[in-house]
Amino acid sequence: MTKRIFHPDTHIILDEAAKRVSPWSRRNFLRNALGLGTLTMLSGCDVVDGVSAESMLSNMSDFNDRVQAWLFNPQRLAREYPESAITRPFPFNSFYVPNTPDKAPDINLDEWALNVSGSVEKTDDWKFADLQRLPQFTQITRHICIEGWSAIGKFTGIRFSDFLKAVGADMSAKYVTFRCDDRYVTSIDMASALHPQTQLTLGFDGGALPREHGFPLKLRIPTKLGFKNPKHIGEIEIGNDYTGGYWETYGYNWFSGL
Ligand SMILES: Nc1nc2c(c(=O)[nH]1)N[C@H]1C(S)=C(S)[C@@H](COP(=O)(O)O)O[C@H]1N2
Ligand SMILES: [Mo]
Repeated sequence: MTKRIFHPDTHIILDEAAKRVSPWSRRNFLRNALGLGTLTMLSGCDVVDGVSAESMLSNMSDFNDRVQAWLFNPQRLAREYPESAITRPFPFNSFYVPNTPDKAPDINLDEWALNVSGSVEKTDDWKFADLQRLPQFTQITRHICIEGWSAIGKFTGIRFSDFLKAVGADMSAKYVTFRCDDRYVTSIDMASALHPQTQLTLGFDGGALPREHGFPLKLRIPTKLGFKNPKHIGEIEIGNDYTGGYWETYGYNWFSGL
């Protein structure tokens, strides 16, 4: 597996993000970002004080082994929450204009299939029922949007590493690209794709994924910002060529994660 060290861009991501939002929502953004965990909290301080995350780290008296192990471990976990912390209703967001749920693609499962392409042994299409037959797990995690809001939701689906195994993906490939049925695109690094909390999501809050939240299939990756969580996934491609993504083209940091 690709070894990922502490990503030097982490504080830049939040710094950039904070600059993009208005002063009012900037305050909200910072407050929400503080919930992410120690690393994000440090980055948040960086945004406020102009102190680099690195120098914060070296000066912190309680910077103990446990925190270090978490920071430098590519498998470090995003925080999980109890049922009581779930945000209802869960906010909606999209790249299209107007940014309203009724513009979300209306997908008929009978006509729907997931395409898999690139460096994989099996390029067969997946029907929704095929995906339901793979082992599922549920996790309650916080989704953080770069625009300054966050919400906690309960998501059920397939461990993405299990899916990659099932299609015989080349795990040494660099990128996984997601193409969506509303023409949204994003891509992630293989280490993040193999992270144990990265989920190919079929269910939400105990039921099916609602249309506006990505029916029938989304990626839930709690170690990355919201825009790296593609909804309405129609195609997954594995490969070594950098494919970027929609918001990435507009300057959002590609990695955007812990
Ligand atoms: N297909 C698709 N996926 C997408 C988007 C989108 O517009 N289309 N927006 C992204 C952004 S910026 C966010 S914050 C989340 C919003 O997901 P939600 O509507 O379930 O809250 O989806 C992400 N994935
Ligand atoms: Mo977002």
